Amino acid sequence: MKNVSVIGMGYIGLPTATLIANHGFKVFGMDKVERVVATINRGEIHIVEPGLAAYVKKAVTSGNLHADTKPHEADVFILAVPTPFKGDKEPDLSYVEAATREVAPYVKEGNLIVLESTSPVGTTEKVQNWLLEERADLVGKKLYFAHCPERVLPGKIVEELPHNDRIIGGVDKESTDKTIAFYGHFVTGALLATDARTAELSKLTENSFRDVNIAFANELSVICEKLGVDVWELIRLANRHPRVNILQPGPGVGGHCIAVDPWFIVDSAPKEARLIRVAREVNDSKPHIVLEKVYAAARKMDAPKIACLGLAFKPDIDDLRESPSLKIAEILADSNPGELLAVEPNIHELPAGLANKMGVKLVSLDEAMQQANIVLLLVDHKEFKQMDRKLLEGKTVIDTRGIFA
Ligand code: SAJ
Repeated sequence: MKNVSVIGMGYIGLPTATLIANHGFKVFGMDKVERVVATINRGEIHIVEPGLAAYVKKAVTSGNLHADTKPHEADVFILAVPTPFKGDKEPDLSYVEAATREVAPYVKEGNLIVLESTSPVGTTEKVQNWLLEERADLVGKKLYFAHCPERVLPGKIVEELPHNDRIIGGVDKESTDKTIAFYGHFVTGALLATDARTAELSKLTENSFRDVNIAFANELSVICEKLGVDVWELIRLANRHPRVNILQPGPGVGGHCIAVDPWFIVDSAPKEARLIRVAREVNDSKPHIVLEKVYAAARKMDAPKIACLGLAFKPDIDDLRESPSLKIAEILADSNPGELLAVEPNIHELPAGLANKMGVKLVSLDEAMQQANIVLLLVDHKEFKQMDRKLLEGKTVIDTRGIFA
């Protein structure tokens, strides 16, 4: 039986390690954070993801999944560490480099090293170079390196992980073939062979495609505002054309993928990636446009009380990372146009950035509706969609998601 080491026990590493363990492999999950390791070894999870808790419990109870703060010898190493950006939107590969150098002492001839982290073009080759820098004794020996980007949707990870098609690109043909053979044990989706650089750019392209399309919808919402047209009705009608499929505008684009990955393309090809850069700028400008509307509404009130409905980056999850809604709430708390009543049904306490601010309270939807005179809808959570519209009567409503239309 094959042994697998997964480095990074986050939103991708943990579900991936669990999937592999539940297919009969012995999996060692490595994470730097002791609390994360201890939680997993108790058969519990430290992130919120539907269905994941039971899946992890099964893998740990079977003895196939064990977590540690140190790497472990294995036949296959999977790197699933973060690739955020640093400075002026440059990709930060320090986690990938550190993980590669850390596993290097445990690698043997014939091993496969797979990079799953979303990465700029050329990173898989860098992983190969970093590893061989650490292990001069392995130069000229057969090792296999490939990129297999994750493509799962947060909130649907357990469902999508085994079924999504995967792009697999090795640094050479043998690496691609070996990686396809390995993923074939636990993925039922198609395994699509390519080279490492194409695999890297595919993942960035998928998220940039979505970002550009959301930017189109966001730009339309601003144009419609100026021209006095209802953007939601406009999109509904335009989408009745057989070849038009416009996405939905909102208060901006959040999450740690779509708002980040396009910059990796811009960083690699700054002169050429014009549309991709402007799309990012359009989406990043949206929170400020929403804020201007709130200020204008607040100026018309003697005692503005603003109900901020939703803080998460998208509906029905608790994930606040890179959330435009949270950013809007934080700026409102600082600029203080009125009292702020935050409603987020998926969390129990305000995040650090909001918790210590004067005049901000996390309240229930009922309480917010009783007190507020301005309702700012930021996230289309199911609780807000189901809400009795009569509660909005007499209030100024700023609906960034078009659910009250
Ligand atoms: N959004 C809109 N309007 C829309 C659709 C989305 O404003 O019509 C906003 C959302 O509110 C959210 C952001 O975009 O703030 C991103 O949400 P999302 O659901 O589109 O995507 P993510 O970030 O949760 O997951 C994406 C997925 N990529 C694609 O759909 C191309 C997922 O498959 C990737 O695996 C994931 O990024 C990732 O990890 O890269």
